Amino acid sequence: MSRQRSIPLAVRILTGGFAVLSLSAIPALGATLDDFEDGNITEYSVASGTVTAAATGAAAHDGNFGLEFSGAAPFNADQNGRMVGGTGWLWRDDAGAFAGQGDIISWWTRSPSSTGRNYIGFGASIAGCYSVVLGLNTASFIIQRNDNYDFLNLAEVPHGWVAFKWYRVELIWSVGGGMAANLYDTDGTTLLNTVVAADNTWAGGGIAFRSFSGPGYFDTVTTQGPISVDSKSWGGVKSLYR
Ligand SMILES: [Ca+2]
Ligand SMILES: [Ca+2]
Repeated sequence: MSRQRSIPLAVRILTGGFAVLSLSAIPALGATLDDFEDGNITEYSVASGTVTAAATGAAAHDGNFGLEFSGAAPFNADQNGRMVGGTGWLWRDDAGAFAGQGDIISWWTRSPSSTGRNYIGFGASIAGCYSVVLGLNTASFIIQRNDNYDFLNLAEVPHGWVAFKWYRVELIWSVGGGMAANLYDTDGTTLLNTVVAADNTWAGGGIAFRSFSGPGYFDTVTTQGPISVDSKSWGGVKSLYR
């Protein structure tokens, strides 16, 4: 390796250093809520049935591990005595997994089979959560409120899914209860669809997951924030924060 090459490299490192510092000047609010890289899901509790899930390499979008829900779970009686297909929920609401109104949350998830659904929960606690739902079985993209980990559609738009494909979901959670869920293609940046809802039952909480007719894969749950001034006027919101 010649010195002629090493000098530009050093300059590039310095430039990169400045770039990092520049980003840090924006309040360091980006955080990883879970990337499953510790190889376990011991932080999670189970609600509304039983769960067959683990941190696996197959479910990794980034790094070595992601969250995998088995596609083979049986029907189970939930806490209301109703038989629910597939699995219950996994949820956690410790400080490390907290996000609230004013945050933008991003997840990677690989769709299950055409008869299944993936639920991506936020605002989670023992009381329930909100969720963005990949509804392959109904060809729709949904925001739900899941009181006691039950199921209530707040908003639903049609969407033609591709089974077993990675998507990125971005949730823009505005102060006052506005929720805009953007669906991105496998490249993470091509916007495919948006569903918008409003509900102020919970202003923040942890994260949660559910899937049936999978396997359902989830990885790389991160937050950015606070929401920029532009994105607060989020009527007809598209991609506001990349
Ligand atoms: Ca990971
Ligand atoms: Ca873990």
